[in-house]
Amino acid sequence: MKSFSLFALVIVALGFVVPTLATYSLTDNIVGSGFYSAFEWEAIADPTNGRVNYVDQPTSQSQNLTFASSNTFVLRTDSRSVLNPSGPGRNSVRIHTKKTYTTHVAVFDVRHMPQGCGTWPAIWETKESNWPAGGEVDIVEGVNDQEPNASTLHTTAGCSMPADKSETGVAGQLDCDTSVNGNTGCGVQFPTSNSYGPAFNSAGGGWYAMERSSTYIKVWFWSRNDGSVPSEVRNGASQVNPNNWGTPTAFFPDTSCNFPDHFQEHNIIINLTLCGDWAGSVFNQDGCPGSCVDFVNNNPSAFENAFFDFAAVRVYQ
Ligand SMILES: *[C@@H]1O[C@H](CO)[C@@H](O)[C@H](O)[C@H]1NC(C)=O
Ligand SMILES: *[C@@H]1O[C@H](CO)[C@@H](O)[C@H](O)[C@H]1NC(C)=O
Ligand SMILES: CC(=O)N[C@H]1CO[C@H](CO)[C@@H](O)[C@@H]1O
Repeated sequence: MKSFSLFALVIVALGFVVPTLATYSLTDNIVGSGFYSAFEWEAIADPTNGRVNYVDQPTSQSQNLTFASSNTFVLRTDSRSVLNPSGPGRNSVRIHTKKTYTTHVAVFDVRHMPQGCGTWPAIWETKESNWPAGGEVDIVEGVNDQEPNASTLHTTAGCSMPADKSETGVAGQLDCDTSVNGNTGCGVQFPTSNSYGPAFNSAGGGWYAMERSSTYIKVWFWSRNDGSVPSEVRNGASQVNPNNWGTPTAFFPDTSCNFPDHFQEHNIIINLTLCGDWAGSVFNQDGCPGSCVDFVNNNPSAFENAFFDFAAVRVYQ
């Protein structure tokens, strides 16, 4: 009797587990004003030394730095004020999800991303209270409208990527350790120029998706008119199966990286800084004029296109 019920249990468990392994169900469908309840505003000093002043939620709403309609959430930096050089930086917004996630799929349906000299936008995940021990996954990040438009992992020592992996992007440094090469991380550049900045925007944006399983992280990008976008991604289906999404743009397997040692529960973070440690340091190299800080202080209208427009952020678990 006992062995029979154990046998039955195993059969039932297999029946449930095997077909659902790669299927994730929608747990957070964040659209329009839903961003105000799903995310917390981080009115903090920019840890990357940008020329920004991160404002709280009421301020972002009263200054229209965030704006929600039934199907839109806009997040931007101020494009009206000339700044006092000795005062705070340009008002901007940084938000993170109230919830944290381990194994999950996140789909970002983005119509427009911040563009312009000095901009450094990012969509990423980390555990802010335990960085870098909890790991960091950058889904999309770039500066000054230039490459690298890349997905990157940042970890403590002892996590690296194999040279040969199945992805459509171009791998850079393989060691994910933040202490190597000034926190370059192990990154993969997107192979298409419409994955970032002005080219992304003129194509109407697109979708970034990230799958974090217990043994790998994968990132995909599809431009708005890319025929290969899976219909479940395009339509915001209630279930998704990334096994059917084709070769990822970036693939980060656990071959030489023990995931439980390097990745803890993460918030999703969306931030828009200006200048700072990265965008500021390559400002002229990227073809932008003069000093980044002076440019930000004196040219509010240069930031009119420095905004994200999200159709949705969807999380599946
Ligand atoms: C606020 O921003 C939205 C989105 O960009 C825009 O449509 C709207 O006109 C702005 N409202 C004001 C009062 O500027
Ligand atoms: C994105 O990176 C690729 C290299 O992988 C490069 O060819 C492309 O120009 C970059 N896009 C932008 C907007 O810089
Ligand atoms: C200012 C700020 O918060 N910058 C962060 C934005 O996102 C990147 C990740 O891609 C972080 O490294 C920065 O610290």
